[in-house]
Amino acid sequence: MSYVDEVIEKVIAQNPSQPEFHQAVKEVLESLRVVIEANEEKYRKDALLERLVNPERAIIFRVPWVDDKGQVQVNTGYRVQFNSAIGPYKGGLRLHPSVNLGIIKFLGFEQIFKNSLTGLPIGGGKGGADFDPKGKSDREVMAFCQSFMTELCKHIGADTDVPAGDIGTGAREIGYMFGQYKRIRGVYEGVLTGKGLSYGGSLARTEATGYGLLYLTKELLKLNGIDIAGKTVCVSGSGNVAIYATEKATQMGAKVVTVSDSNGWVYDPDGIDIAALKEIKEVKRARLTEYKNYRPNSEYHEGRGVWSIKCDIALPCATQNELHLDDAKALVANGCLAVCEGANMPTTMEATEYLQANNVIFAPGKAANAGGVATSALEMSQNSERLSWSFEEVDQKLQNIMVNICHNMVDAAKRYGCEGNYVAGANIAGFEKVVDAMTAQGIC
Ligand code: NDP
Ligand code: 2IT
Repeated sequence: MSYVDEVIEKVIAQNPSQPEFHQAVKEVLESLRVVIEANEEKYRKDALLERLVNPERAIIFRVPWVDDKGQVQVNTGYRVQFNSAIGPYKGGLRLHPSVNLGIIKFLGFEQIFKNSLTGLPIGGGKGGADFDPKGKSDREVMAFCQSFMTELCKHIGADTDVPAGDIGTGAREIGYMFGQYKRIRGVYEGVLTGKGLSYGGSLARTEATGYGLLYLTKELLKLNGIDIAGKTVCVSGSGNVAIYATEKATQMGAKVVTVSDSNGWVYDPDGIDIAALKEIKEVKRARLTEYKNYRPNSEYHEGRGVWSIKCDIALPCATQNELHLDDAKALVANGCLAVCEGANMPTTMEATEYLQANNVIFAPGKAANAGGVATSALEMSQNSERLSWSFEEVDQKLQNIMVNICHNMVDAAKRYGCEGNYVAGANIAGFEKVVDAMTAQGIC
């Protein structure tokens, strides 16, 4: 049996009930097959792949907190420190009821390659809890965040592990966690990114993932002879990534006609009203049912349905496995040119294969959404030198990083004879640097 198949089998056997982790490992290892087969003997002897798919450390902890009725609630917290070959662990904290060890491991595994692709010195990690911030008061969110950080602070630090936001963790949660870290550890350091501007945050970090997605999308389309201006775009999600993807796509002259949340979706044929979207989601923390109050011509539908709308470009920006084979078929039937992933692993494997087989340009999340973590690394640099850069300076660096990622991904695919397969290109380009660093550092 080939080394790749052997390791995939082991991962499935040794990590039962973690389907998302299996999926992420399969996608990466399958697409690295050409590279691994060329070095099979050496990699096997060094157990390179076994080391790559086993986190360096996984911490699981109890998070007790008191709700507004005086009832004690208990959640489970996680931090998976996956790989520190090229830098301190770096990756977000997801707060969502669906969080479990398998989800955090899939996200941490993806993060290794994504962080490598940025060209910046950051290793891979991810964390979170099965806590649902939705419907909670500010005091309840603060109680949870303080309890979560009371344990997490023992395992993180500006030079060891630097968490950030992800689903359910935004500026409010990062603020509460930063305050608790400082209080317990007694140090004022850049231990978290995505901080507020008054206490060490970076300008453009809020916008970075969505903007970065569009910088990469624009460049990739350009390489394929397509101009993004004038194109119709479907976005899913209406959180941090979706909002700023919508904003930048609109600034680039495209028209975004959909957004969604976990209850339903909006179709606005005149183009999404970004000010309204921000007010509903960032200020009121409300549902998309409200959008119609701002835009009477728009439609609100319960359930899923974004990918049934005719578009040139699809940007899934909500969560994993939200774009299925049927959706891919609908997109192809409607003449979609490109799918670029703002979320982590939003497209199922079958859907990805169908899109690629039908010549849809497909940019995987670990390349396309790397602008968020890249700007987090820029926040770390600013914290280290105790300076703040202007919005323009950070944004310019972000643009350069995304254009470089795009070219590295395109070139790596070409080098290994799979031109146009950007999944393979991104995985290969990310893998090369990590393997080089792991090999240089000996067996660890
Ligand atoms: P937010 O919490 O700000 O927004 C998430 C959005 O996705 C919301 O609209 C939410 O709807 C929707 N959503 C979440 N879970 C589900 C679900 N199970 N089914 C349907 N809709 C869902 O998160 P972000 O925008 O930060 O993250 C979105 C994606 O981007 C995630 O995959 C994340 O890992 C990835 N990402 C985020 C980065 C960042 O910097 N924030 C960086 C790189 C990737 P509702 O409000 O109803 O739950
Ligand atoms: O998935 C991701 O890359 C993030 N949630 C951002 C991580 C970070 O450290 O900024």
